[in-house]
Amino acid sequence: MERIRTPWAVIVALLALTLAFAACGDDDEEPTAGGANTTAAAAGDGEIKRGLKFVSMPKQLGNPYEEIEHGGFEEAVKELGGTHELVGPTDASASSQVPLINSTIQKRPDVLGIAGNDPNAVAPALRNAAKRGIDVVAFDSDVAPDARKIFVNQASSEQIGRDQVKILAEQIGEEGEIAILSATANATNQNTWIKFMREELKNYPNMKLVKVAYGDDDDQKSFQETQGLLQAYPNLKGIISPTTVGISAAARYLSSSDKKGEVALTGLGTPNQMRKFVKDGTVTEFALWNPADVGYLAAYAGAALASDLITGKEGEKFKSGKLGEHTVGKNGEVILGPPTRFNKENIDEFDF
Ligand code: RAM
Repeated sequence: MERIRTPWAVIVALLALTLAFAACGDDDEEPTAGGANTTAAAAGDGEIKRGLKFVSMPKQLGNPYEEIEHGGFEEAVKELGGTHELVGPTDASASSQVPLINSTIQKRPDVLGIAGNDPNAVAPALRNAAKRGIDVVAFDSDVAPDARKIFVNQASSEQIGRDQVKILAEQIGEEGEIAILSATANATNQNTWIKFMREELKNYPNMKLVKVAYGDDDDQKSFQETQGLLQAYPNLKGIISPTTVGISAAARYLSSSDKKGEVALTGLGTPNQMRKFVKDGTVTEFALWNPADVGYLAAYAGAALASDLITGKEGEKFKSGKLGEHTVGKNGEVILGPPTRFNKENIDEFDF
């Protein structure tokens, strides 16, 4: 009698098929995102799922501020035992993130963290992401509130806006023409801060806002806009640039112009980019928070959402690793903390 032998090739092929089917199950028709298992790490009151998939999307690649911010996001993802992918456009224009959000949906992450270039342009794509079970967390620059569950704000927007006017007022004796050099005309964060700057300016009747210029968070454009402001307004006393790209380009222009020390410059900058301009006398004082902490907090908020520990409702609390614990405020807003002012006395204590 002849024995029937199963050739090895058939066994290997069958095994491969079985594995392929198992992998498909999670991928195609499942309405929910991610492949996280439910083995959990202790997270205080609740359990963060391990193996969560995170994507984070900056306003644009190549902006040092955004790189630090998304580095903080990645640090938190590592602590949480998840995986992280950075996906971003090369410019900060209103719709540049839309195709990237659409391709991210195909990858089915559990969490998408985004610094929005425009509150509305990205909203339909983000709502689609939510329908596929992806928890969307905006940070740095908000998106339409119904297109995300949580917005991690670096500090209170009102304080950020008003403080910049106060700093400039101190530097120019509360008097004279001033201008704002912003990022893009659509940026949610800069536009919110400018709204509060205008409010605060009502307390300084002798300070006159003559122009809001837009450098588009592009170094060269911001440099040229600074030059344009100084030429168009020869009596200009001060500039507020609420963007790290804008303030560093404006400082570079001013530092080698004859207006150095005559036209005050403040706003939001990173200490590492601004150090030399504080030391050479171009800039007296500016402000910021730690961008890495903004990203870090956003990843923890996303993990808490994806682990079903919170839903984004006011009053909910979640653990935020080395930052302790945070509470969701009104409209899904979570605030990191107050901004820091940097000047020649303290700038060397910071390295970011
Ligand atoms: C730029 C970006 C960012 C903003 C900082 C202050 O890097 O516009 O969104 O938060 O400045």
